[in-house]
Amino acid sequence: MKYIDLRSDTVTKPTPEMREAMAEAEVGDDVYGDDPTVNRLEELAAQKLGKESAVFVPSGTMGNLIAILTHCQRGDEAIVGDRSHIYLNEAGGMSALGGVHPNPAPNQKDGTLALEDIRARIRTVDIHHPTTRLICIENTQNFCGGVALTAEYTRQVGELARENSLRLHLDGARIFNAVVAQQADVKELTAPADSVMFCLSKGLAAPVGSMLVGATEFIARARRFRKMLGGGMRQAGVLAAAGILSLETMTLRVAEDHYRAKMFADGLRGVHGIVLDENMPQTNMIYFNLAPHVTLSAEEISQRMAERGILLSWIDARRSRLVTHYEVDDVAVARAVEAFKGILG
Ligand code: TLP
Repeated sequence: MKYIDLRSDTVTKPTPEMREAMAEAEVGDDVYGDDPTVNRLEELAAQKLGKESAVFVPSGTMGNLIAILTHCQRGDEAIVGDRSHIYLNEAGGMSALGGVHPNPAPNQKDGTLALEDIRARIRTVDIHHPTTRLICIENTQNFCGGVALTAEYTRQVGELARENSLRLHLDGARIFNAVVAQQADVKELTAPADSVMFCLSKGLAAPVGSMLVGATEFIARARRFRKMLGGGMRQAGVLAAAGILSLETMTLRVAEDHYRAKMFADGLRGVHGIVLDENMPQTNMIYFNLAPHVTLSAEEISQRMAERGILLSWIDARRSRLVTHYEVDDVAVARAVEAFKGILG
């Protein structure tokens, strides 16, 4: 059976053009800095995001961890969202591997951390306290519904960070979804951050890889942590070749995923039992809850959908997520809506 896979945009396979570019990629040993294709990708990423330098890393999780390790010392503290990917879904890497203490602030519905909540978490100088070093924000904010943070909000957090001699890291796994949703300039969304991680392997369809971008000196130190974590990848040009196409040809295409997510949500509004989040979707994610009368759990709904050839993620007993991407077309959306109707009536 050919599945319609709505679990995530991470499931996207490389496009035929990517496979061709991968087959033909000129490669070298990237740990020696010798891979011309990786070097080209890193230059392109830095230039596109308006930063001095970039490093290619195997995953978003490793990119975020490297950023935190590069900004912080053991015993330092990072202010993070209580619904951020870094805090919830990265296996506690910052504390397990970095000795960095997370201080969670509530994510608001719109994905932001309120400035006063950030301010309230900045430690005073006191031998009892960890040292606040870093603020992390996420754009788009996944677990708040794939919502986009504005350039103005990011600027305000950047200002707050600078006023308090803190660093700002942006988990921009899906930064181009935020760009497209707001018709914003990517450089405006990233300028206030000292470091930005973004993923090639989600809506941009590359098979593997993320980029960490920042100042030259920061990225030079980040390379050492990439090596320490085992992320030095040798002939990685095979992967970088796909990443170059992601940046050159796929960033604006995510608009289609947003359009389709809206169409999908409209269809789901007609399914009794599905309660969509307010003002959703903003980008390529649809989160919904099951109405109280539904006796099936979200996991059971996923199982029944899978029997009909449709895969989705369940978040907890009553909550699910659907993600659109370039392998999901109008027919797939219509089929998925029909399948939900078949199960929930
Ligand atoms: N997110 C995955 C799951 O882990 C939830 C997904 O399917 O959405 N930052 C953000 C905001 C992310 O959503 C993700 C992946 C990452 C970082 C980590 O990227 P990878 O999976 O490449 O380590």
